Amino acid sequence: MQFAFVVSSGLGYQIPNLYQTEDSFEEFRQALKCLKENGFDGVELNLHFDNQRLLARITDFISDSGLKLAAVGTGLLYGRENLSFTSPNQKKRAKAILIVTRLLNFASKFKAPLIIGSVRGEADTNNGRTRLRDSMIACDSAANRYGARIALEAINRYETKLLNSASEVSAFIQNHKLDSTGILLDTFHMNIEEQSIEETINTFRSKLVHFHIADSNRWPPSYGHLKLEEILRQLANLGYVGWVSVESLPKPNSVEAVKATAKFLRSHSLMQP
Ligand SMILES: [Mn+2]
Repeated sequence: MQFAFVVSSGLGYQIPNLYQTEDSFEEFRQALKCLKENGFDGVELNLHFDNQRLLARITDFISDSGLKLAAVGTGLLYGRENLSFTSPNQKKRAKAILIVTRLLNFASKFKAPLIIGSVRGEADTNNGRTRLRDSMIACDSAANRYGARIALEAINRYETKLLNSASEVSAFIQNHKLDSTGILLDTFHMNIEEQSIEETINTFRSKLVHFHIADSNRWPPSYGHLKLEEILRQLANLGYVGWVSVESLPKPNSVEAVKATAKFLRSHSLMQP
């Protein structure tokens, strides 16, 4: 099991103007340094563009940091650009699929999964479900071409009406024969949607391609009431050797969130001292 931390303009280590100003690149460098110094193996990014010059620059920053790229998130395509797989606007749907496809190619070079979370959109209508299906079939076949993997996340009902539970995500993958797509489980969402986090992990372990942790209140581990150490031990005991990414709110602030998580992981012997 390897540990990563999300660096984004939203959740995780927060850099509000990330990739938009020169100053933000210096903040990005500091964030990566902070993760490395605190014992993390990798970084998870949230990208909402396919600008090759920017992607090359980001690649250089990561390789200089000594960290690995754990995963590429795509939620900002919706959150910031209002592009989604279920948008009623055909051009916006096509643009979402195009950028995700190019990011799949990018992620595949690092053997990092590409996350499909809130870029799905929110609308649970017949049209919305059809559009989601068609978009996911297109992305899955692109992933197949690139040898990339897609991690389709179960997201709680207050953020989207589409694919809230692990069993819904699993059935969706199976029904549409998405061979390059697996499941992303997130402790914050599971705590809201699942009857039992432990049973959910047991049931879907074989389809799991990525894992997010945050405490019950979406603060970093140890600030809420989830038994995250038990959840992580269960994952390890089941032979999960993929990434565990911290996707918490930047509370009390970004640096403290990183330090508190490292302290928590070390106190349970989940991270090397
Ligand atoms: Mn998540």
